[in-house]
Amino acid sequence: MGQSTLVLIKPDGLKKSLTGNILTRLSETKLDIVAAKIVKVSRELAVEHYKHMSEKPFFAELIKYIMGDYHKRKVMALVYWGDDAIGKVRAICGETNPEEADSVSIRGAYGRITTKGVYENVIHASTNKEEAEREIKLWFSPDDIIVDLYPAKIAKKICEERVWA
Ligand code: IDP
Ligand code: MG
Repeated sequence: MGQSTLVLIKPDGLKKSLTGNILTRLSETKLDIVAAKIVKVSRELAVEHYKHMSEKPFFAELIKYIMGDYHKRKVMALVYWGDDAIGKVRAICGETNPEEADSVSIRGAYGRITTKGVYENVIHASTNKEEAEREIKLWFSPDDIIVDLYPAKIAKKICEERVWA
């Protein structure tokens, strides 16, 4: 059955010009990219994304890392869709700790542990279906995604928005 999964190329991946390499590695999965964008990560988004890590001693550093304090203030966010998408993407990413990750995995090849102890592992990928749904809904709106992954509804916008001048 088809699954969707959130992938983030983290600020170190962008700073190190690894976008092309990472997307090429992920293309080995033959999965479909159904959404993609470049995001300037707000503190609110960072904290919500990593809320399950909030008790960790490295949480403050992790938030700085994903916001781009140490590299570039941007992340590339993508949704991959297809058969066993979550497992296939995680397998190519490798272990969370880049020192323990298989050296041919993305994290094993490109990640490092900083002197402050954060795993700079260049890529995020959802670990299960529930996490994928929560994360995709956090990073994307229904209209950003070219297929209907989850039920959506029409809501009237009451906020102001920037338009081209
Ligand atoms: P995952 O990214 O492989 O799913 P999580 O446990 O969800 O791993 O952790 C989120 C992120 O927090 C990791 O990708 C990594 O950047 C960082 N991290 C996780 N565990 C550690 C640790 O023990 N030390 C330092 N950083 C960590
Ligand atoms: Mg995780």
